[in-house]
Amino acid sequence: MTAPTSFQPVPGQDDLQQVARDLSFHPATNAAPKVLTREQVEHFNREGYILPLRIFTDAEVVGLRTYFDNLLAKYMSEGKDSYSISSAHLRHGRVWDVLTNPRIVAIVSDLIGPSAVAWGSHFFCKMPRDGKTVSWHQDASYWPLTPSKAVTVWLAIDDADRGNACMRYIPGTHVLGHLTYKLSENDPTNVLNQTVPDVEKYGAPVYVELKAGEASLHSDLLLHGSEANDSDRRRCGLTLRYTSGDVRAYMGWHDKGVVVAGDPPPHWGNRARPEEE
Ligand SMILES: O=C(O)CCC(=O)C(=O)O
Repeated sequence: MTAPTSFQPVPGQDDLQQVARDLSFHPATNAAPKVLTREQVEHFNREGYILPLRIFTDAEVVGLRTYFDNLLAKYMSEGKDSYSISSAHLRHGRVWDVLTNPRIVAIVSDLIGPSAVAWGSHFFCKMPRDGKTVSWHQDASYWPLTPSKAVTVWLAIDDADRGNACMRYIPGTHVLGHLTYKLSENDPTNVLNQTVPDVEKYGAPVYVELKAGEASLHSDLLLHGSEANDSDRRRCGLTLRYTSGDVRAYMGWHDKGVVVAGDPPPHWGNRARPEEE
């Protein structure tokens, strides 16, 4: 299960500082969205997210969950954990299919415009009582991309609710620019390694409760995270990342790209569907 990669999977702080990034919010300017309503586009611009969006039917998501169950079992049998299936579209045709799904691409294109590149796919699978949190962060802070125009579609593979540690957003924080964070490199309970402190001052969180097959969508600058899953139910979501074709990628990240709308930008790769399911 190896994917051809030339990119740096998790850029270090020093490397990121070498990239002059524009980390300011770029609102969607689409006055005639095709799939979203104008209210949803305005909500995204004002609050930094949209939810819920029904993507797959119950029957479709059962098929996807069975696929994921088998994939996870395979990774775990190799000693990997339930958060390790990342950049999965470069390796797994079935994930590439979800990333390039026309229903999702149409939604995303309403926000980021007619030129769209899909570049990320990562399962955030909280096993029952695994004790792992995702501390408050801004996605753009981790990524060597500029300007910050990326959106994430968080697709629920399992039902996600307050009981099994669904994601939380802090509305409106996407317009605050790049927020100061603390590094927590050696914290085994945190899935990621940046934590924005004292988030209460930015307002109350919204709980991203979704039924399996539904998705939420958030800006790469919106503060979000999730608590530990103290329940007996698994909580798996597939994060799908997209950006506008004019965005530049550094540290080889252009190599993860799949062009999903518009002419292929010369500075992005355009990965074909992998053969392995
Ligand atoms: O699934 C989670 O709990 C966190 C996901 C996340 O941080 C993201 O979508 O960027």
